[in-house]
Amino acid sequence: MENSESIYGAHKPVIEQKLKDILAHVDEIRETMTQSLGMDPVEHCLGRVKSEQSMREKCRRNNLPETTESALGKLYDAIGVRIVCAFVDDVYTIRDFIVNSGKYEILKEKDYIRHCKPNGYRSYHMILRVDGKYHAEIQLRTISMDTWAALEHHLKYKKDIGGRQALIVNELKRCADELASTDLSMQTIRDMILEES
Ligand code: 0O2
Repeated sequence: MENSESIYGAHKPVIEQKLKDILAHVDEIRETMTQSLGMDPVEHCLGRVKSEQSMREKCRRNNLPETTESALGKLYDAIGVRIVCAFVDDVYTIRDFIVNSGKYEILKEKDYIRHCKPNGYRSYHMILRVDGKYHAEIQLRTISMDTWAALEHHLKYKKDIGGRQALIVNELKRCADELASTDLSMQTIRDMILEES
């Protein structure tokens, strides 16, 4: 395939439409939950089709040829959706809505909230198969988890940290754990408020 041609080939408009369909579904879930909770559980929701450059880089990193087959059949995040919730429980409720909708085949789920990565990264990851041949990665997380992931991603590009590497890794993990503890406290406060109302 020539580099000037999209790695997604003729599927590009189709995956863009699939992304829109998933975002519309998330909106429906939000509306349903807003009615029962009395508040919108989603702080924000972002969707993207992975850029040409990122997809080609990911193929190279994974020793895959830069083809449509790799981009759509071997890698699963051509379509990506990040749903950022106010509270931890809402992450799991939205996950249940997605699973129980019957709209997707659930290929993989990874609960990095109950089992965080060693660096402190927390998020709930799902790989969905859409219409038999397309894939989407859904990341569900709280505002705190999203803040930490954004800052940690930012810091990854600072290469000249030399002898302080171990200290920085420890500090990042400590911050992640403190944020997780705050998330639990905020959830408890929300539960108390809901019980009262
Ligand atoms: P981009 O540019 O963000 O799209 P796998 O190990 O592949 O079976 P997993 O764990 O779900 O399954 O996948 P992976 O590759 O570890 O994580 C997928 C995405 O989660 C990453 O996308 C990041 O967006 C996010 N992520 C995972 N770990 C971390 C982390 O330690 N810090 C931060 N900030 N984000 C993380 P990509 O592919 O890196 O690229």
